Amino acid sequence: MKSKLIITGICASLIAVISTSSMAADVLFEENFNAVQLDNWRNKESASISAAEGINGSACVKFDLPVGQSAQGAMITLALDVNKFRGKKIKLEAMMKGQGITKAGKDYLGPKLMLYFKSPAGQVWEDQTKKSGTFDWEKFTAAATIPANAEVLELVLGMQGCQGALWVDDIKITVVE
Ligand SMILES: [Ca+2]
Repeated sequence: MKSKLIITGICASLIAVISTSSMAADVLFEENFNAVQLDNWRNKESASISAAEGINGSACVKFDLPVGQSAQGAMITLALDVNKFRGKKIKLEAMMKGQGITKAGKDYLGPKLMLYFKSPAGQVWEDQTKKSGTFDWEKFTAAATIPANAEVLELVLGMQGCQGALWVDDIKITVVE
């Protein structure tokens, strides 16, 4: 009888923990680059981890495309667990800093903080408002509604159709509703 009570107590605690964590669980993804390399990212050679140039002297990811070189883009891609995101309206945010970023020829080109997803309805790219030139740390956001039948979801960072230097830190994806 006593053990049954204890088990009941444990179950109640577990339920409390689960419900607390699900209330706080509107954060679906976070990355501050403080303790990771880019091993899980595709095209990781296009970027580097800068040990102390991030927010408050922390590590961040850096893209460096000197103006005048032939390369017109540098992007890295991380596959996200699409199961966690299906059917949800989400917000992607990150801090970004730019130096001498050249103006790209089209509206969708430039620094990239982007979600890419694919479902039977097709492919979608959602990214942040573009900014070129030199700017200090600034929060950028992008929003997307991930279809319930999405097959692929990826996070893309970098620069497309432009040159200069870009730093990215404190990435977060949250559920909007
Ligand atoms: Ca950081």
